[in-house]
Amino acid sequence: MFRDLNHFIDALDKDRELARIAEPVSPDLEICAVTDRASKSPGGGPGLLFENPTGYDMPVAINLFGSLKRMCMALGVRTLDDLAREIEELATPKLPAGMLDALKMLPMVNRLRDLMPKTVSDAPCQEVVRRDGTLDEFPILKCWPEDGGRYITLPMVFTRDPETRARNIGTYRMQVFDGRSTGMHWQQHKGGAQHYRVAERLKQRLPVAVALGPDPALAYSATAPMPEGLDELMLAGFLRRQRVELVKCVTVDLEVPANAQIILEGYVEPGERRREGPFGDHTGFYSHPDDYPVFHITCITSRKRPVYLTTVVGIPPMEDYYLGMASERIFLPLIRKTLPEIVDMHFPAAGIFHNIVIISIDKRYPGHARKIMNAVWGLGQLMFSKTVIVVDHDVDVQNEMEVAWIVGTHYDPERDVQFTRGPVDDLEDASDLHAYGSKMGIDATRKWPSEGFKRPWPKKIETAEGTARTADEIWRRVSKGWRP
Ligand SMILES: Cc1cc2nc3c(=O)[nH]c(=O)nc-3n(C[C@H](O)[C@H](O)[C@H](O)COP(=O)(O)O)c2cc1C
Ligand SMILES: [Mn+2]
Repeated sequence: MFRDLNHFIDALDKDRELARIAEPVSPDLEICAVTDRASKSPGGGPGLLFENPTGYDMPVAINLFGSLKRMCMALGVRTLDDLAREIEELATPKLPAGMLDALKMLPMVNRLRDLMPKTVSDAPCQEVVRRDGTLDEFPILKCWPEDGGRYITLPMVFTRDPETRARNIGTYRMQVFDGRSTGMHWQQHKGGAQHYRVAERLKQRLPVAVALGPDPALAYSATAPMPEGLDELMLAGFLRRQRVELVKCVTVDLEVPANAQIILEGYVEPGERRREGPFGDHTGFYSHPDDYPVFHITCITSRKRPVYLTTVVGIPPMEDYYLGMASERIFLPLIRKTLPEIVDMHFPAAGIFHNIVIISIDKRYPGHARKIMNAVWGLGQLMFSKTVIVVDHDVDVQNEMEVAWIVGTHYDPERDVQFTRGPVDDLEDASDLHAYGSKMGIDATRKWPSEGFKRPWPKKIETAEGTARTADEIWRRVSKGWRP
């Protein structure tokens, strides 16, 4: 696993997955515009290291997660499905049948140990400690022309529930207000916002620590939709195959990853809000300005020569699509623990995660597709799913063409569309009310007589088995040398 971000950058360099840009490029709009072009090129483009951001003596690393291959590298696996299998194994403990069986389980026991973070006293992220440090020294991006300012876009925000002390980590953007304060854009449905809710009820200041540029598996874990109350560091430890090393902050009662590049220590005050936004968001549109808590900095610690890790969001696909793809694969085996009839699920890039969710199921009883829709609308961040499409097990949900074809042929709009209302994503622009709106489910499974469908279901066209073998051979010869 990668010791730290520098180690990951070296590995990307060796694998020719990184483009180094030596010429000066400005953090003001230019870096974002170049990154956008990389993201829109085949496969998501290379990771980018801007070695000389104009006006700063600190490199900017961006788009490091922005391809399937690099996302796999970040998590130390060959394919995301390999990872899903490991999680499936961990989540399905089997009682050993004998001594030999028990021994075979030792590697899994080791991986369970990795879930527990440990505290160290000597940390690279505290090589330099500045109680009077300001954000002015960091090449923080202004991404899009109408953005309200500069934003820290890939922070790992650490808080603890003031009552239970449970830790939460989330990636919430932070708009720079001045050298010592930023916005704290945790949306109301998120873990950080819940801790703040408790702090406000108790009329207490909430300590907050922000880690920038930890190792790649750690950075991913802050974006993962962990169920509330479950520590993201457990997931990180599992993914890294090594316990996460934490160090105590200098000025607040929180621990942060020792291997990070930069740490911002501080707090948010109960009752304090400030206008945040607009921001060119991952919806592909500017999100409206709104009032959010203010993060006040009490201390900045860092490495001697830190790299500034960041990202940009905008019209899909961009880097966040691949982070979301990792969550799609990692959380599928866990969702299947309560909904075993789910075969596969997919969030197409154009659906920006929550607008289109496609799920295939092993349909077992009448109305089963509707049960799945309702379950999805009640499950963690999947509650935001604006359109849920349910298909039979034999449809490849990863193949968007196939899904569009099956939906079109399998659904009777009036009969098979289900509407409901509930919480919608904070960034939802089409609902009449902010964060409250409607959702639609499409049952595109084959309809059964027991569901009231009395006509015969049509048979799918397929080549005859014997013909298929001959045709494959002939086509292999014919297609040789043919290039579209
Ligand atoms: C690049 C990026 C930026 C994000 N920005 C925000 C944000 O500003 N506010 C927010 O609430 N969620 C944001 N998210 C989504 C959260 O990180 C995500 O929902 C995460 O699961 C939240 O963790 P939590 O459940 O512990 O709150 C962002 C995700 C990514 C990948
Ligand atoms: Mn959480």
